[in-house]
Amino acid sequence: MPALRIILGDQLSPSLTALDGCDKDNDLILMCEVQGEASYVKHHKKKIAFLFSAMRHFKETLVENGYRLRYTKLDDPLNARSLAGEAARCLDEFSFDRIVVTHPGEFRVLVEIQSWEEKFALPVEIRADNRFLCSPEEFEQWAEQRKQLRMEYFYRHMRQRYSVLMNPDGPVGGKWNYDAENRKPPKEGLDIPRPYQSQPDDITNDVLNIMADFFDDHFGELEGFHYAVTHAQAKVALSSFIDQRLPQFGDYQDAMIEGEAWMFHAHIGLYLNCGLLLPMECIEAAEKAYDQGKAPLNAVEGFIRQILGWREFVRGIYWLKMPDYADQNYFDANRPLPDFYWTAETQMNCLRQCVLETKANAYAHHIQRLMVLGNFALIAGLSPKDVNEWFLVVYADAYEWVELPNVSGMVLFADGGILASKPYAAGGSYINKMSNYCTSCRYKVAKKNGPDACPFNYLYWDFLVRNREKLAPNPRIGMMYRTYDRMGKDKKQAIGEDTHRFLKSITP
Ligand code: DLZ
Ligand code: SF4
Repeated sequence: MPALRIILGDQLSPSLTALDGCDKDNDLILMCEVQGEASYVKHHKKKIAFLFSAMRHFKETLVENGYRLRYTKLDDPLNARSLAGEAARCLDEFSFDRIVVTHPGEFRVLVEIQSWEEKFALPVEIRADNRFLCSPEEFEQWAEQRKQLRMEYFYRHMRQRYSVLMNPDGPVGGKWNYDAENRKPPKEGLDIPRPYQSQPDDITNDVLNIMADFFDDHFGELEGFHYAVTHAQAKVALSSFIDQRLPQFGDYQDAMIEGEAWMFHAHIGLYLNCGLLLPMECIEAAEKAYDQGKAPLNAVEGFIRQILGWREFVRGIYWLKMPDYADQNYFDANRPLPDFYWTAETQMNCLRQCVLETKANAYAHHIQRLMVLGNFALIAGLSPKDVNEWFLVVYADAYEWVELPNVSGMVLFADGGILASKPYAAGGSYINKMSNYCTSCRYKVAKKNGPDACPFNYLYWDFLVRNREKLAPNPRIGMMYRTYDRMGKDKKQAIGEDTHRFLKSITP
């Protein structure tokens, strides 16, 4: 009897395990655009359009390769609006002896699919997702031997395991990590190449045309849709990054310039995370650029670390710690997300620029997410649930497996240090050093207190004071308390008052 093989929206890879051993004449593949997935959190319009277009293009590839496939479009009147509903419709119409699916990327979806065996009275085979370079089981083994889970050691293990940037006697260049060389502030007159843009074809235009009917109340802009939507286009996007931007990616990795949303970053996370690109092809392309002398080691190592190290590490943490990880709130932060995360209506120019770019592109780069949008959420004590949902909604690359550990672990320290060794809290001077946002801001970054002072400055100290018990024992933070303790009484009082006034003004 045939199998029903389900391919989820972020499983768009020809090598997907759910396709292994497929009987092309008899098995049926199901792909479906469903409201349940597009709106359980109200994803950014561009994210949905990207994913639906990529799904439709992948469907064409599979059909060309002889697979029997059922694809339910969102506006199909018979659309059952959920993954389970669509599976049920197929099971009603055809006979199958089992369901086959590749392990989903979200715990929520895994629990749902695990319930189908009983619900549909059919075996459900959940196969490993071998598009990742470290399985959850291997990660667990690696983690078991350690008191602390730190990306750096996991990354070294992965470099050795896959022989990436390795010489027989150790890491290429003699060091594992060149991050210290990757912190150049922006400078005037940088020549930043325009990123690759694909032109929407008929399939993409069909998707764009249904968006208003279904997702008008979702965040984000649809105009200027230029993302790659096929494997071939994603490969061009990757090679244009390798050729044009990788050489300077390392140096300016942390730099932010007003009006430059893309900088020297790769912007391939959305392709990697839905399967249009595979991690090893990105790693190999970067390593080759280094071998051919086209890009320096600090850039190549930094890029590879993101994919071979960080991306695999956060996924490992996710599957190791879920479901409890989603409820962590180490600082008991409970302030609701201010409206300006959606509207960009704030006088803090750094936040305004980062939200505007996020709204336009469903993208912001790492340091905008971490040190502006994330740092503010951390020091203002925003609720981890709200912040996690925001990040999941607004970024085209975000699925819970990658978003949650990054936000709860790295950005908010809501896991109390499972993932990071200290919270990435900073005042305005860090943003001023790494960007030109402050020059056109209504607030003065050099002012520490008063109505014109940069809010990051007093919020930073207030965050430390509020969480003293939890943070003072941390050797990497402890010294900041000595600085605080040396401040005069008036200064300490001003920090508290400014914080109180400001937080009141942003609370919805
Ligand atoms: C994110 C997303 C969206 C917007 N839409 C769909 C969809 O219509 N159909 C689908 O199969 N998957 C979609 N996804 C991805 C899933 O919600 C979910 O995040 C991943 O499959 C988990 O790995
Ligand atoms: Fe952001 Fe403060 Fe700089 Fe304004 S002064 S842009 S609020 S860091």
